[in-house]
Amino acid sequence: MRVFIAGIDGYLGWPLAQHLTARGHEVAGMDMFLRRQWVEEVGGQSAIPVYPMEERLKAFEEHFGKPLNFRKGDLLDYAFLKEYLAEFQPDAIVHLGEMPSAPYSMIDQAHTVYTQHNNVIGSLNILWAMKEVCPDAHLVKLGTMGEYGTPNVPVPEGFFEIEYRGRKDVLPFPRQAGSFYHWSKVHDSGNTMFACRIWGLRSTDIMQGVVFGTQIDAMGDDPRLRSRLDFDQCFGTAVNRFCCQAVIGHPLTLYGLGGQTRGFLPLRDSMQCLTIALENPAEPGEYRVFNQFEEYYTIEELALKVQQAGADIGLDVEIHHYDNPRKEMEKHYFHADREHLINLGYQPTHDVLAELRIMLNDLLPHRERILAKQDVLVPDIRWDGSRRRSTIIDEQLSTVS
Ligand code: USQ
Repeated sequence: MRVFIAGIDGYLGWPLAQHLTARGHEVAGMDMFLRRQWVEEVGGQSAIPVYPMEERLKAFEEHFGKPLNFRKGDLLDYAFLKEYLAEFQPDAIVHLGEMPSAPYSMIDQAHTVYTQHNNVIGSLNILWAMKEVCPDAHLVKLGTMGEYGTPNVPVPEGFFEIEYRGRKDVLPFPRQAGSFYHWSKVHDSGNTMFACRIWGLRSTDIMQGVVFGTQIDAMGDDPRLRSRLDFDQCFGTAVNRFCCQAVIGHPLTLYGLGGQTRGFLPLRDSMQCLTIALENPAEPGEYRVFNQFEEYYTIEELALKVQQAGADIGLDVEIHHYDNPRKEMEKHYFHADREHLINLGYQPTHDVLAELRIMLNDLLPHRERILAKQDVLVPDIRWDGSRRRSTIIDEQLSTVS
């Protein structure tokens, strides 16, 4: 299968190119290297060194025995995108080329507008380019579980049957996103669903949970093939941040009560699930939604797992509650389906502790890189648009309880 990856230099895109190539697929991709710039802008750096693209491409060719078809370019450059897709004629497009951070989208007016402009217009350009030059391709679009928010009822996969004033219909499940970034994904979902309906395009919209991990098998031992691993308040996801904190002896930064429940999945499961979606495409005109996560936990449960994994390898890991810079529910009901992928053969990695131990061991040699940027560990970007560094609130919480 010919697979085009938008955002091929990113945390998911780079391993996916390797995973698909190892399975015999023909991969091409584009990237504007914006993730590298955003992380630098917020004062972070990847804990795992990220090599320049020329070196990544060299390693790719040495390891897989063929070059990777790559071009530097922006999804907002419609002419570039359309020409590349017209030439490559993909069977499938994986769209990972978006600004992925909730806190970054909440910094100020300029970052909110930038996020939604970049994400919504880039996605619209993909839809138009597909219609014009590769209408039979299958779009695997990365959405997020965060589109649903935290409703007090179970979350289905995209659609649900509803009876209202005596009439029944199957409708999109309500979206109640928690940041302007998450809302950009909601807008993408609406646009993609509409394009499938009016133009007969086909798409799988992936509602992915929070991804963590440093490795997939296809990478082997070559450091140039490794993916990035961010730990700053914007681009580091909770578990990745916790593991980086654990290896330098910084307390794990649990925001608020820690009862926030999210779907999580290891990087290798994300690769497995995206591949399943690609190899079992939607029908022409079909817009389908897959919820993609291994299991759901509270953030506190996760912090305890990182603490346990740390203890297993001799690290003494402290956990502290910090005042929450976000506006979100800190204790709530959560239940979500994920049957579509299971029915297509997804085998979840149940041993999360083993995965966390691998991560911690991978990160230990890079302690100095984390220590050098440890200022970015405690958050200061607030959902009300102000900047104030969070402080430890363990004592206040124990007085309340
Ligand atoms: N959290 C902490 N401490 C931290 C970091 C985060 O307690 O140091 C909490 C947050 O308050 C939140 C939860 O952990 O309740 C998850 O935060 P996160 O930063 O790991 O995840 P989120 O902002 O939701 O975004 C990440 C990715 C995003 C993806 C999303 C999937 O950055 O691209 O869409 O996970 S999901 O969360 O399911 O929407």
